[in-house]
Amino acid sequence: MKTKTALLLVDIQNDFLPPDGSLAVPEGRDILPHVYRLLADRQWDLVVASQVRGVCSCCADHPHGHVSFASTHHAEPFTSIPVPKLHAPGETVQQMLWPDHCVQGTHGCEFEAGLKGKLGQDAVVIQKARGTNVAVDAYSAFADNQYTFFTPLIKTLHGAGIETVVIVGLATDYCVRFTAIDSCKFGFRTLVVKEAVRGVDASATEKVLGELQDWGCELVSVEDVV
Ligand code: VGL
Repeated sequence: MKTKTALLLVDIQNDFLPPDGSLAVPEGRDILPHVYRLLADRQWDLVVASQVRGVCSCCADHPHGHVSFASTHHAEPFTSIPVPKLHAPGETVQQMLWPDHCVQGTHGCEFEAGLKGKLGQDAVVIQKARGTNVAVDAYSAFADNQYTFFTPLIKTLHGAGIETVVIVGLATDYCVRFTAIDSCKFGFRTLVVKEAVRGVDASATEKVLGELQDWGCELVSVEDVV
């Protein structure tokens, strides 16, 4: 019997896409034809799209900026600083600082237009943990970076009887990486589609993909899974 398989689309949102995204992943748009093909050419048991939805550092509706926004700390994006560890007074964790991105209610937060049109009615959207707590970043679609909060993704996958998760999206070295590792840890057979991921730091891609294999992920091509 074929195992039940989910396609997991990680953060394919306007802010991660060139040319206008505030945190555009180089060559991020190159994944789109592959993603569209995966959606069109196979009947998936489940399609899940994760979405970063951050709170705003400059908007009156939200009193505090997100801990991952450089603007919150009046610091330079793409630098890293220690920030308080949750539930551990006096302890810190390193946080990479990003340009403001995927602020809720903005165009940058929305799924890429072509993808939006191709997501069927049954697709499940998983809001990343980021939207619920300004004090912690959330790369994995399963949980925040300090594992204090889990999204409904694990319940959604188990509820649908999924055993295999096929991962595509952005970015290889952050949200794809954390999501794929968590998927392995939770015991899913985890396939990462090479043509359908791109990294913030393209020079790190080979190393990250090797690390994912060490965790038990399989690297596959679109052809292998359609
Ligand atoms: C991501 C950096 C910051 C990602 C999200 O989706 O990979 N990267 N926030």
